[in-house]
Amino acid sequence: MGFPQNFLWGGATAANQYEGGYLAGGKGLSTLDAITGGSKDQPRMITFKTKEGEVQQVTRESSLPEGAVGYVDPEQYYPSHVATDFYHHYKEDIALFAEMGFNCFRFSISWARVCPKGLKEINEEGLAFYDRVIDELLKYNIEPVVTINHFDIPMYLADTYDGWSDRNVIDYFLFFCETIFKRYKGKVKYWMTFNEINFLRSWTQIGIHNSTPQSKFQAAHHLFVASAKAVELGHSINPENQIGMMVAYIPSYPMTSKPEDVWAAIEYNRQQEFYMDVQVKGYYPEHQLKKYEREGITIHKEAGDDDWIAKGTVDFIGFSYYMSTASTADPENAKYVGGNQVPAVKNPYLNESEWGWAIDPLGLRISLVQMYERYHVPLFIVENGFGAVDELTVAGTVEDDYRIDYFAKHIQCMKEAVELDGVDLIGYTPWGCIDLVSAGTGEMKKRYGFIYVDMDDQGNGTLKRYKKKSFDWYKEVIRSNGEKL
Ligand code: P53
Repeated sequence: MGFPQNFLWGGATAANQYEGGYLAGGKGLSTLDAITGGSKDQPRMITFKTKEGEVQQVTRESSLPEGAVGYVDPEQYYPSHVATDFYHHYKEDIALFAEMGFNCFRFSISWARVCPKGLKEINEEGLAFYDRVIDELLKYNIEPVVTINHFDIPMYLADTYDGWSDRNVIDYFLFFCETIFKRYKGKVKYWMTFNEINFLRSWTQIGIHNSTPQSKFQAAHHLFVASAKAVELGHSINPENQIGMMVAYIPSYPMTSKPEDVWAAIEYNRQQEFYMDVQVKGYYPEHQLKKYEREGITIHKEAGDDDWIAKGTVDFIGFSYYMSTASTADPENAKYVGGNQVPAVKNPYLNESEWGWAIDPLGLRISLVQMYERYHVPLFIVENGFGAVDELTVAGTVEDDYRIDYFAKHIQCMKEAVELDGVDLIGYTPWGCIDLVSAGTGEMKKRYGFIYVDMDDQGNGTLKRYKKKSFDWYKEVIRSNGEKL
């Protein structure tokens, strides 16, 4: 009963939201280094220089003019540049993770730190940083779980190649993969290729200037081929490697039993299932091909691409789960929540976080069951958590009972999926186990951690770490292997 003995308990982070050191040790610029902070109501902006040399901004989902290049404007504040400075605090932070009892830790390797331009040139100092991190983790018997690419691309590849719209980027990515697979052979076993591959934010995430369904889905095809080849390569370098995909899973329920609402939910859910179908089953689902046909989207494939996709299927599904949503055939009568990040239809049966994310613990069991029964591969919850405003007390802690409540209910549902539904779940890494920059809004104010970091939305703070109330609570959850919630 309960969770398996070797269950992986830990926490999750990403380079661009946590490391800082954006130019330290020879790191190149990443697209996300040119994106400003924002808020619930105000979107993060990309800063760039036009061909004519003019500095301009657009929202993250927009297109950039042809020939525009990413630009770090000294007048603007960019939260990734310091973030919460794992770069200089890794020893202290990993010691805290070990104190909580983590037996795994998820982080991403910054492509631009290892290959500053994204080309086939290695920055040894960048690798040396990850050597130190990985060795520090192994010192405490913490299993590293690596996201190879989390939401960004070296800026040079975006500027010069138009990112993933260019097939050559596949090869550059594989060079990066080969470098880290070889370097960390025998040290890192769990990998994921692309974080939340189903989001595809144009310039920041995949480096493309022109944001259209045609350009995005062509880039997605290149990501699929790259991921499949990376899986093959990773297995050939070390057959023990477990290489997963990573998807943002936001299940949608029909708003009513009206068949049209059920249909709307099916269509919504396809937006995430499509990516899993390709990466887990190894082929494009028919409905997606029909959609391309209807919408006049033509995917340029090379001979062998379909075989690669069929061969390079993943070993497990890593996914983020924060919320569910609802689907309706009458959108004009629906209420929307979720602000500028992932607008969602309000489900009248659920409450939301301050950022409009619907709190739905049972939705996690529903997700686990839906995915397991559809794909029958091991599942790994690599993100889950509650973004909230935390107040540091004079005693130097945070009384975050709301977070404990969120986690207790979600872990209970995940336990039921394992115990009662027989889902093969291998691990759980709550998001932002230590406070870091929000991906959606660029804020520090939206905190997820068990550990508070003194840093604000303008970049002021001592970066000192404090244990929240949830720190000791999670420690006890891990110690009891999920029995004491
Ligand atoms: P933030 C939106 C919806 C679901 C997952 O998100 C998301 C997002 C963010 O745009 O992203 C994942 O920081 C992502 C992390 C991110 C985390 O969820 O917007 O993999 O990088 O920080 C939480 O609250």
